Amino acid sequence: MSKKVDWYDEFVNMKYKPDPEELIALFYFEPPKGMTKKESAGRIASESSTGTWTTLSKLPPRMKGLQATSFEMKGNYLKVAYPRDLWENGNFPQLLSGIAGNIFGMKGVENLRLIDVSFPRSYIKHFPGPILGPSGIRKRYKVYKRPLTGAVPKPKIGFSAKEHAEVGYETWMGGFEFCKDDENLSSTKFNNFSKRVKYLAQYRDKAMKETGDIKGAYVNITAEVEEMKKRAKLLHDHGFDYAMIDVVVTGPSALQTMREYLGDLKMTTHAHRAMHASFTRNPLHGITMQFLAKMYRLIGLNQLHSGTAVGKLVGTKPEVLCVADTLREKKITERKKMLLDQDWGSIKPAFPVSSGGLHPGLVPEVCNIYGEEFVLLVSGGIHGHPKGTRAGAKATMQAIEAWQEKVSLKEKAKKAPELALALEKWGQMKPQ
Ligand code: CAP
Ligand code: MG
Repeated sequence: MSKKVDWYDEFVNMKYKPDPEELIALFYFEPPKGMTKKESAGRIASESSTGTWTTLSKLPPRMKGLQATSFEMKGNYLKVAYPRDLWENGNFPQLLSGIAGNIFGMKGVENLRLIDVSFPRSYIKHFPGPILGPSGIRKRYKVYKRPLTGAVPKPKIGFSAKEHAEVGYETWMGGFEFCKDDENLSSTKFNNFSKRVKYLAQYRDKAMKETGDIKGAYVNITAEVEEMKKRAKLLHDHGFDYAMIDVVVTGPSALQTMREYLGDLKMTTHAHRAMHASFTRNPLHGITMQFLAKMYRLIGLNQLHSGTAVGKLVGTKPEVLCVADTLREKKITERKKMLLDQDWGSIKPAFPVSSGGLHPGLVPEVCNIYGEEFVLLVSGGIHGHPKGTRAGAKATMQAIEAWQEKVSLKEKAKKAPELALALEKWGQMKPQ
């Protein structure tokens, strides 16, 4: 049978010049054995836009204008241009079904990784972006020129509501702004959500009165959407201005709904990214964390976990910076094989959040990576302090001061006993 039955080659044109209104996606790809890169590139553009495996009997005239085009290939890196009309305004799930849908399962690729997408203004203007942004949070909490700080009570789950809030109180009294729930804590028999909110509010007010500082919490509302709304309302009624959501497991659709609902309450979101590594960590296949960060900033969270490069979880320094810059910058210029150009227009920035295996001995290294504009979460690294949580938080604050004063931790520790004890226990170890 010699008759050609497919039309994939109509989706490849290495001379094509994309229209500024088109969405441009950058992929890493590997064709399967026996298939050329061009044939594989045609399948990627086709299956993520208007194509299918066979030529068709009926093609309305508008079809040509909706086809995606693989237009640039450098090694295993491919750029695909997508006509703007393919994409519904404000509907991120639909975008994912297109550019991150069937193509990952095609036999026409051995491996495929969605690295980044550059969106035209006409697409991003249909998304709200963060409600406050870093400047709004800093103004609320009166914290400037240093990262905001927080900690999760550890063990991450198992405390009663009251015990959880008591650890939060110790964290606040040690100088941290936030007490954070962990990703797998929702409302359990031993730690009911409403009770946790009530106790956290009581201890927050006590800590605020005793310190004169503003204290907050990232309380995890992750659940079915209607239940998340109820929990957000309870937080609001107890004077909390954040809700924490595990955004990967709840999905972009739920986050769009909650952004709307929380925005009406003048509240914002701390986004935990649990489960991301199931598809972000493989360098050959899946979706990058920087693309997720772009999605979540557009939808409108206030802050997102972005890695440490030196802690216990994967993520190199260049990857961490790609995520951090995607969240913070107004304009991004192309970073070879990692980021595409992106003008964020009037979409507010968001805070990157560095967390995972951190302790006072690693604080200067993390601050050198992020600068001051981020949220620093040190959890095991304060509760494991020889003198307990409050001393651990103090030691972390002393390590931040050392970084700000440009003095070594060793030097600082001479007049900072809590830091000295932390360095005695952990030094500058990097947990695995
Ligand atoms: C950190 C943490 C966070 C991780 C998430 C944990 O605790 O609470 O969930 O940081 O990873 O459960 O491990 P420790 P990421 O400070 O005690 O390690 O920030 O990379 O999303
Ligand atoms: Mg955790």
